Amino acid sequence: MKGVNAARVIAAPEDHLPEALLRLQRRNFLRGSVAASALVASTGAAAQTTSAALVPPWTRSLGAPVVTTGYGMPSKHEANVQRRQSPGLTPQPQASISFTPLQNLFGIITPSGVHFERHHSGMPEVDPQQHRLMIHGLVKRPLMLTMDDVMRFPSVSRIHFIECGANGGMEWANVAVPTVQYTHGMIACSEFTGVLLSTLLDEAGFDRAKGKFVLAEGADGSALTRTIPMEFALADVMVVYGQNGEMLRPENGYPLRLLVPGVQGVSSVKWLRRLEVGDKPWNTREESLHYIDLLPDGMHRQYSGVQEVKSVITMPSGGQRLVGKGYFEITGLAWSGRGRVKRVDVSVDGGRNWQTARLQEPVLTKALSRFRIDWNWDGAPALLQSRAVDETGHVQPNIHQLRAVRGVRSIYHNNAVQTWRVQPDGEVWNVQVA
Ligand SMILES: Nc1nc2c(c(=O)[nH]1)N[C@H]1C(S)=C(S)[C@@H](COP(=O)(O)O)O[C@H]1N2
Ligand SMILES: [Mo]
Repeated sequence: MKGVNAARVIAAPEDHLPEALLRLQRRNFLRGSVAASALVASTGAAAQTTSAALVPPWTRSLGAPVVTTGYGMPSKHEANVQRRQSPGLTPQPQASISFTPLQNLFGIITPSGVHFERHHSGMPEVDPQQHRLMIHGLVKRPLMLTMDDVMRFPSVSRIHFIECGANGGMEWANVAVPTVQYTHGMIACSEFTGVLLSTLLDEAGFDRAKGKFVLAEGADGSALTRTIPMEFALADVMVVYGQNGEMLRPENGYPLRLLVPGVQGVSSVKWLRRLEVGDKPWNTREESLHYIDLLPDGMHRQYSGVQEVKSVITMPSGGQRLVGKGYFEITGLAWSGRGRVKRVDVSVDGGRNWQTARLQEPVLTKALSRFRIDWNWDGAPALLQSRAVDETGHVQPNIHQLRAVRGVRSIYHNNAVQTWRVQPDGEVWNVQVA
């Protein structure tokens, strides 16, 4: 089925450009690719038989020496795999977001270099020698820990996603940003290493009767603070220093961050400097002005932290182009803040018919899961959708079901089914179906 003649997907124009420019860029891209495939056609079968005998230059010469110093980088041919900011979304670069290029990634782990970033007041340069973690409040033994102290505690490594509560926020108003990087790129999944928060709270001798909440504070200029309910704190929250086998990247909280698995990203406080045990929520700025959902009746929903079951097709996805009819593997990501993904169904006709996709093992709790399904494109317009179900039975809603309950004035917590329209010319567009 998947031979040399298998249809290809041409990458998305990588910048989030105004519509007119975007179309122009697509046209140019199209012309380039048509020329390339014409070349393949004219050289044809004869070229293919001789190509086996053709020895490329890199086989006929000595390669570069081993890299004995420095840090390895991706091939220069992969230079388009970049985090990107969405122009116009956040005018201040210090209070901004860079998005993960989901369309370029395989499997479930996000390379640290393209993990999305969300800073409220820029990225601080923290000196690990001077950094301290204070644990106080309703505790018997307040602690002031150095990084060395933190790293002496028993550690765990776990794979989890971090998703900003605002991921997909533009789709509430049907802004239709062009690529999956901008629709869903405020998510990443890493192997994190650190100490369970419960271990540190035990060490501090927290008040088990009165201690109902933990406040976490960051050492950046925003001094970002969030309230974590004690059930979460004792369940699986981690104080993290490792990410994908090495120390955290500066932009992801070096040298220490909180990780609240399954909960919106803002609770995973970076550059973590303070944990306070208390008996009620603090109602800080980041939990009263932001990260709240304005409902149709004018009420605000607050402390709605868990990221509900969600999925998206990453290939084919918005801005890419299918080169010709034939076989395609539809693949994407699914996740739930409540646990494991149980099933992902895929539709190619806008939700009329569904087929169950294959889930790549291991399917981990509160982590990204990769799904795949075979598709033979007949060249007709198609509407690609994925819909995930998690182990608690939650089903990913469509945008209309979500709007019926939540209205259109939300920014956060959009877990609706995403639709990609495949045009007869193979171009893929971000659309919402009636
Ligand atoms: N101290 C601090 N922690 C922070 C933030 C911040 O600006 N300052 N941003 C939060 C938000 S809104 C999100 S979505 C996640 C993003 O984590 P990342 O930048 O590692 O992707 O960090 C959270 N932790
Ligand atoms: Mo966020």
